Amino acid sequence: MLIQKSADIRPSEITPPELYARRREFLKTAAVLGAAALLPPVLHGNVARAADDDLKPTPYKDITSYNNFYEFGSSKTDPAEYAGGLKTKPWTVAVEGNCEKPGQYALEDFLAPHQPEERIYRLRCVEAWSMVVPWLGVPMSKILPRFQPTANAKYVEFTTLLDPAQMPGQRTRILDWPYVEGLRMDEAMHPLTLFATGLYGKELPNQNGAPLRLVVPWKYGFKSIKSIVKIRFTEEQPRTTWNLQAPHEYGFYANVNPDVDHPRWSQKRERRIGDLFRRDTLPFNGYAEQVAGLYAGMDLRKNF
Ligand SMILES: Nc1nc2c(c(=O)[nH]1)N[C@H]1C(S)=C(S)[C@@H](COP(=O)(O)O)O[C@H]1N2
Ligand SMILES: [Mo]
Repeated sequence: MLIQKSADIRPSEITPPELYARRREFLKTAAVLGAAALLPPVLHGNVARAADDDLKPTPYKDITSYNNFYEFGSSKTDPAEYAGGLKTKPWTVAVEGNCEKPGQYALEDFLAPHQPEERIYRLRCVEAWSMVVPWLGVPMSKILPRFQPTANAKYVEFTTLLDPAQMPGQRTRILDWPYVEGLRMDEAMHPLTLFATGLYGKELPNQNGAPLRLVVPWKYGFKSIKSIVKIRFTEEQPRTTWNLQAPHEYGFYANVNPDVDHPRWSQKRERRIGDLFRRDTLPFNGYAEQVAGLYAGMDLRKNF
């Protein structure tokens, strides 16, 4: 798959593929030697710095076996176990609402002519764990304009596939199906926001939301809706699954905010999958510099 770089993002958010490959090579070698922890940093310079960095990708195995995808069950291992059979080809995305070019788009056409880029982002679940994921995706800002949203398009609503025959979780009432999410138009058009189609340089595994999912790295993971079959431009704020489920616990904005506790637990810290110790949660999940301006003048305790 072709990977291209984007200029509209801080260089530190992107690990060059060469370095990334070298680092994996290094880690493999180190693992063979059993000596990773013993090598003084000076011996491996840049590679060690990248490996120690806050954006060190979480191992592929963890990203693809510790999932939330309630359509396949509510335990972390259910999606990897039960999502394999989901038929993701062919895939059609319906475009509806306040736009000049609504219609049914084959996935390839929906994404065309853009090639996915690699973006290494933190993903922070509302359950206070986090990962670093090397996504492949296309910025939503490159895709949405083609549908010519009208002046009334203030929000975008996203809907997951509804198919209880393929998604055993949908045969239960654990959530109100289909899963729906939404963004304000300016959030959707922000250069960090992606339609993701892959991770670790490969196609998206089903448990991670194949063939098309949202990635919005400064918000809690539940905003990043999986296996999208419909987008709709709306004038009103869309309803969202977790807000409907528990309105006091999950708001529409869901910006990662260490100062606003979940009613049942603190959001001050998080456990990075694979780490021994918890670390501080950063405002906007570490993307404040890029996105805080979207919320200027808003009370983020009220708009949680
Ligand atoms: N359709 C759908 N999308 C979903 C979910 C879900 O249950 N169904 N879970 C959300 C939650 S809570 C999280 S933390 C992320 C997890 O993404 P990952 O499994 O790729 O890490 O997906 C989000 N997208
Ligand atoms: Mo989550």
